[in-house]
Amino acid sequence: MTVAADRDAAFLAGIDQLADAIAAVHADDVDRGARFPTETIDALREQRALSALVPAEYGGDGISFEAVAQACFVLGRRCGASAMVFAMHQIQVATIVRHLDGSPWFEDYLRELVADQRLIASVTSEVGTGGDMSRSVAALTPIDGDPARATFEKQAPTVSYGAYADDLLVTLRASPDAGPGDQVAVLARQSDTTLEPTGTWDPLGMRGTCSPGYVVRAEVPVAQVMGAPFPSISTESMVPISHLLWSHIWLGIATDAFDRARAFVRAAARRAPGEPVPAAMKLSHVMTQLSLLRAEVHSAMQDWTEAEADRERLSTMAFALRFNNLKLAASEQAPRVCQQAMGVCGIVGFKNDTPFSIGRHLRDSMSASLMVANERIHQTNAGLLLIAKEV
Ligand SMILES: Cc1cc2nc3c(=O)[nH]c(=O)nc-3n(C[C@@H](O)[C@H](O)[C@H](O)COP(=O)(O)OP(=O)(O)OC[C@H]3O[C@@H](n4cnc5c(N)ncnc54)[C@H](O)[C@@H]3O)c2cc1C
Repeated sequence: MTVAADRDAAFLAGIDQLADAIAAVHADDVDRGARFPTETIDALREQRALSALVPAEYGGDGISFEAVAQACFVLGRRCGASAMVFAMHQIQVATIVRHLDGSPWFEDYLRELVADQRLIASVTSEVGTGGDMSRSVAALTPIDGDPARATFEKQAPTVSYGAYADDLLVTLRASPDAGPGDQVAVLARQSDTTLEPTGTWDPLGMRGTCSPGYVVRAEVPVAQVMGAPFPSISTESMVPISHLLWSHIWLGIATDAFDRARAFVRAAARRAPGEPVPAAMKLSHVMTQLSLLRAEVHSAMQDWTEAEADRERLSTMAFALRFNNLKLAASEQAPRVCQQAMGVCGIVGFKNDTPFSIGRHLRDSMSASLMVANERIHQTNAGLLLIAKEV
């Protein structure tokens, strides 16, 4: 094995261990209490997993993106909410790393992130634009008499683990005069930010992400504004990376639902040796659906790996369609698998307190089509399909 492959293998061995020993153990309590998965995130911090994607030159472990995606899958099998917190953080880190553009402030920030295992939340959605990341209402506003600092106030409808994050990556209009699509991404430290809650968090699924709405207010040094325009950051990194990591989680959730259904069928077969198990046929149907999901997620990862360094290629309409389709397909297929798995298990899958319970999986997976509404993505795709030369 190469040094890089060794590093990835050691990282994933650590993730496997903590997913089974910690995330799985607390998953039901996290879900029931809609509480932050503190134990899992602390364990990830101890393993330096929050800086996994930071390159070695800034003190990180330089773990590959494929290994981090695999970690999302592994965590997703044990606790969807923990996996989502991990993934959302990694999306922010990957975005910063890919768009450093020689910024001394962001280079130092990465070193700090490694040392302190800082957790970054995402503030892209906004009241007025919903899940349309390509437009902002709130603007970065210069402070009179202090050109080195700026302020903002953003009405954010959903900020996962906002109250637990060390920092927030926020999208804003570049200035009060800028149009809705003239956006920047700003890193705001929690210590420079106030979060005024605008609601509670008692949702159907992904309850442990703790994602209520806030009015987010901050005063930040302008050095904390990422240099690249947000539209490029979004196209070349944030959108495809989000779709890849989220879909790995959804695959993990669906895989565990399938595993539980399979355990149910095998237990039934053991109880009545030699007799047919009617649910076994249904299990075969679930496997077909799961394999479609797995194939889509894995082929998208292969497409990403081939193109990730080629920013021009990532900016094509064909690539936008490719990673939008991943999101659409995976977010529709994961709940389908979970629902079919529940059909295999019957009432013991429906109950919340059996080894075959699938309620949490089904509820968590139903968030997938809302994390940026699928209809929005279909509308974008519809426009692209009209004009793209190749798809
Ligand atoms: C578990 C979870 C965690 C989240 N965490 C975060 C987070 O940390 N940070 C963050 O910024 N956001 C987060 N989000 C929110 C973000 O993903 C949502 O996209 C955002 O809240 C907008 O949601 P919305 O459905 O209210 O609004 P909209 O996107 O406006 O959608 C509202 C409705 O209008 C429909 N609609 C909207 N536009 C169109 C269109 N063009 N064509 C057809 N129909 C359309 C939609 O299908 C939907 O039915 C999270 C969401 C979930 C589920």
